[in-house]
Amino acid sequence: MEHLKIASDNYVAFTFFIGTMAMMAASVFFFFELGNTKPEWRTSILVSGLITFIAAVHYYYMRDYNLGTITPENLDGESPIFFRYVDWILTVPLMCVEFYLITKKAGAKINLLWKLIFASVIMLVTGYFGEAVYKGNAAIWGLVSGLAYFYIVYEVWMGDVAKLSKASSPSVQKAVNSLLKFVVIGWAIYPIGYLVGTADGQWYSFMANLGWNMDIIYNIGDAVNKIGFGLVIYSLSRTEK
Ligand SMILES: *C/C=C(C)/C=C/C=C(C)/C=C/C1=C(C)CCCC1(C)C
Repeated sequence: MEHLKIASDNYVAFTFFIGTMAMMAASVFFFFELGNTKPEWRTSILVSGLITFIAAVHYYYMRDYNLGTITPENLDGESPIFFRYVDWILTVPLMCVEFYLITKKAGAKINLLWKLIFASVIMLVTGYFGEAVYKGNAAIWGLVSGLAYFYIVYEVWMGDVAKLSKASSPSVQKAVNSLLKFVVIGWAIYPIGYLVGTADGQWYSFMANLGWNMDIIYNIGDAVNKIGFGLVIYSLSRTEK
């Protein structure tokens, strides 16, 4: 247990550590701001805080798990794949809830929420299959996951969310537009991590030779997307009357 210390050149462990800190700080911020928030936006801010809080607890654990698996042969430690996906399966549907909540005034129906949650569960379960269960077929599972991802992009860009956004106030439109950027650009970080992490023996095996690390990519993605999403909602709650 002596080695549970982060070496200064261990970027994997470092991003787990800084991720834990960032998610904790963001949660404190969102929860404490609840009292300063107009009642109609409180649920949205609460959900922002829940997303970062759930991530903080998972990061605390994943940081520990990763450090505990470092050996002289494997200085990066192991990937906490299972808890990574447990985190995502809780937090990504909550991000879908944010879309529903902010378009509700314009008439969003519960059916929209279920469509988004269903697509996100398909995206994550198939991703988990490719990453952890049927690794030999990672390319196929990744493709199925990608299709579910594109469906979410479609709904936000051109589908129901986009239509509801057009019928919303300018500040909600602006927020949906920012969230769309997170979904298109920020969420696209994850498939890159997946390709790096599952490259062995696949047609994209060159991804394993780039010297990139899947966990660092996922950790960056999580910090950008979970905290970024929350801040978009936060700024919406400050501009909208
Ligand atoms: C807070 C966590 C978030 C926003 C996680 C998002 C995860 C994804 C958008 C993952 C997508 C994947 C694909 C599109 C294909 C390969 C497998 C995944 C699950 C990494």
